Amino acid sequence: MFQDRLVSYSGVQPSGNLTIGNYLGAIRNFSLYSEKYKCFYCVVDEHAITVRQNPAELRRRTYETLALYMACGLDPEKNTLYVQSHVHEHAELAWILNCFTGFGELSRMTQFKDKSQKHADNINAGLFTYPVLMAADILLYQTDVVPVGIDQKQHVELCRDIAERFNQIHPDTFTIPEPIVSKSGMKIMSLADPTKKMSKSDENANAVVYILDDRDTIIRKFKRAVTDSDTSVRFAEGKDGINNLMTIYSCFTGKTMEEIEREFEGHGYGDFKLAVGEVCADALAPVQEKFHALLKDKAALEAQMKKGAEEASYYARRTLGKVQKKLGFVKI
Ligand code: ATP
Ligand code: LTN
Repeated sequence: MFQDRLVSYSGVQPSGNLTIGNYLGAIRNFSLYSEKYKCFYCVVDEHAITVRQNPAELRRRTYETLALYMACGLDPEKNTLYVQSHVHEHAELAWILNCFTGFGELSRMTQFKDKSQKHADNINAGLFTYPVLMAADILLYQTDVVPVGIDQKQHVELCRDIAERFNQIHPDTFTIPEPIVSKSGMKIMSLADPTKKMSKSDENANAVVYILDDRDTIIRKFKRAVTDSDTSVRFAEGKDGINNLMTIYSCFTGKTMEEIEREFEGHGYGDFKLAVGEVCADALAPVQEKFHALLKDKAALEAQMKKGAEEASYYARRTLGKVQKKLGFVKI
């Protein structure tokens, strides 16, 4: 809580082109909090370097992620939008929290296990302590709620454990945050392998629908989506591909699974896939238009970054100062 408002905090890595998984599971929900909460949404470039990044691409994607936040409806006058590396308190608090985190706790994180398998040639310490930096992001702003996709819930729970441990030793330091996972867009699956999460770092571009894909590409990707040998559009166990397409359709139209089943009764998968592609393309068109307009004015984006960093620093400085004092660091 800051002043009299609850705080919402979340972040997205500029580590690839954003997908409809990022959009439906996270970014689209961020703006739901803008009226009621004090909101901080961060482009987490320091997290992105836990896997190797091409510097020019990282730079470009940092601008793009900020522009996408705004194109998805986050008004920079109502939300603090900023870049993680512009606020040095994140890295400083992360170091302190490292000293309050167990090796065993970090070893149990499923994202660490997945990513170290995927990047076996570069299992660096940053990949291991990634959730501690994420805890620092959240705790610096005395956050109450963290809207994320289900894959990040475990990290927010670890953040709560770290905060509770710290508070036990040094009472009244951190607010304990709550993860908020939106039910509908909780986990959008890959179009090529619907048992796997749709991920921006997937090597198969056909498995993933990007927010910036053009209409024809979106429709083609949905047409090719892997389904089963049944023919009726039904939400049922074992029908992962169709369940995923129905979830996506439901997220974009607001219709329930029963309504979708009724709408497509007597229609084959072909008709349904086309309909999913069309609602997705229709919903993304205004986002894309806004994004391209914003990206044309780099100076305005930089001014935005600066304003966001100044706002965020004010809050981050207060919390870090409080933590340092409690720990016994000498202030000069
Ligand atoms: P990477 O492939 O680089 O690991 P990612 O696609 O998982 O990235 P992140 O930047 O780690 O994306 O996630 C940003 C936000 O989007 C997080 O809150 C995450 O939970 C959410 N998210 C990512 N993928 C999905 C998905 N397929 N379904 C729902 N939410 C998702
Ligand atoms: N780890 C998250 C990104 C992230 C984040 C955060 C999310 C970094 N810091 C703080 C919520 C709150 C991810 O990979 N999606």
